[in-house]
Amino acid sequence: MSLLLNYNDPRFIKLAQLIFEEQFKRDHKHESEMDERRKRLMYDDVVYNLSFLMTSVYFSDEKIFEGYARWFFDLLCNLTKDLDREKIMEQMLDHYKIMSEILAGHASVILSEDELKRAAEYLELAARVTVSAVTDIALSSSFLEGKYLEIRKAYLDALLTSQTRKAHDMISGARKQGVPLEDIYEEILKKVMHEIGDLWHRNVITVDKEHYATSVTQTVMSDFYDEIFERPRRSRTLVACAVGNELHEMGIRMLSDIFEYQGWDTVYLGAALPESAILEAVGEHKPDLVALSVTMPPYLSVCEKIVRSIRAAYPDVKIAVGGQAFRDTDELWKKWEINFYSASAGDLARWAQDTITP
Ligand code: B12
Repeated sequence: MSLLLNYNDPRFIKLAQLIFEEQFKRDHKHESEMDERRKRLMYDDVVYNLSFLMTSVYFSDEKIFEGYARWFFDLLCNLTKDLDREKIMEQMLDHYKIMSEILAGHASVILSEDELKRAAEYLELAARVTVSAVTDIALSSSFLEGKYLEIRKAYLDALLTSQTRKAHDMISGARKQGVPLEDIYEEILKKVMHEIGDLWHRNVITVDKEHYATSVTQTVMSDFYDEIFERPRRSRTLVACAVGNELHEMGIRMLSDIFEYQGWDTVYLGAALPESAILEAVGEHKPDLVALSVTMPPYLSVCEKIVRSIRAAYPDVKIAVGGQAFRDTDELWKKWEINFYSASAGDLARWAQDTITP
């Protein structure tokens, strides 16, 4: 049997040990974080990885190690649910790099020059497969349907791999290519954020990745502020907010931006606003339209009460409600004294454009 495939050969074992030890030298946390059992499992993984690589090299068949790299990445993701896919990817990339360096420095005793070259190539291939596995995930049908799928997917991929600059460039590039602002908001950013929520719900991403995606998307939206606030004015005022203890405010902020873009003066009050503050703001700004947003169903009753209070205090003001909380109701909004409900911000903007003329 070739030395490559004799996993009991002391030279093979030596290589595995060197790789294993190098992992600890590069990341001191391993020593304090791992008990003896975890260390043994990690050593077994190193032996396993090396044996797959050697088999691949022996047969000059890159597919063996390529398929293994993908399988191993998925296995780690399933076993370590508390770690984000991107973090697992980084660990695997470090591991492949260490393998490559140790082989280059110490494996000439068991590998020919050609075999060493192949081993280095296969390790690079494994790294590439691992990077693409981070973004290669099952996506919902609502994400996959509709215009701009390519941009949407590229933006999502940039968020999943923490490429902030790329995420910004993706969206500013789309705008420069002529994608309307409303489509950027509703077809790209909204759908990506809904998908991010789904991925969190399915435990594909951890909560820190969800928070990161939220903050990047908020700053991406801010990139449009110069453009939004430069538009001609229409002497119409909107007061907008999310009610109750609702912290989800990106949807109503998008709505506000779309109105501002259409020339309205918008007073965007953010999230978690108490009823008294909303009534005060309506009294102060005398808006033509009040838009109230609810994402979490438990705040629907708060919203209903606010609608009644605004109606009683300001009978002429137009009121619109929306947000995901209404989506799974039996058309609840029909029972309220409101002027408009829609699942999308753009629909309200079009209705307001036609109904509330200057
Ligand atoms: C980002 C996010 C957060 C952020 C919010 C930060 C922020 N500044 O907004 C933080 C981390 C705070 C958060 C917290 C929580 N979240 Co959260 N979150 C999300 C996420 C991923 C994106 C929300 C978002 O920005 N969407 C993008 C916007 C643009 O879309 P939109 O809100 O639908 O708005 C559009 C339309 O609905 C419409 N619209 C909205 N308002 C209005 C109003 C009017 C008048 C009109 C006409 C239209 C309209 O126009 C907008 C543009 O088209 C969603 C996933 C999802 N499906 O949205 C989960 C999600 C909403 N969260 C969820 C949960 C469970 C929570 C927490 C309970 C988690 C926890 N255990 O802590 C808390 C609750 C906090 C609270 N009290 O509100 C669940 C809700 C499940 C449910 N049905 O109840 C979701 C759906 C995730 C999931 N898939 O499970 N979250």
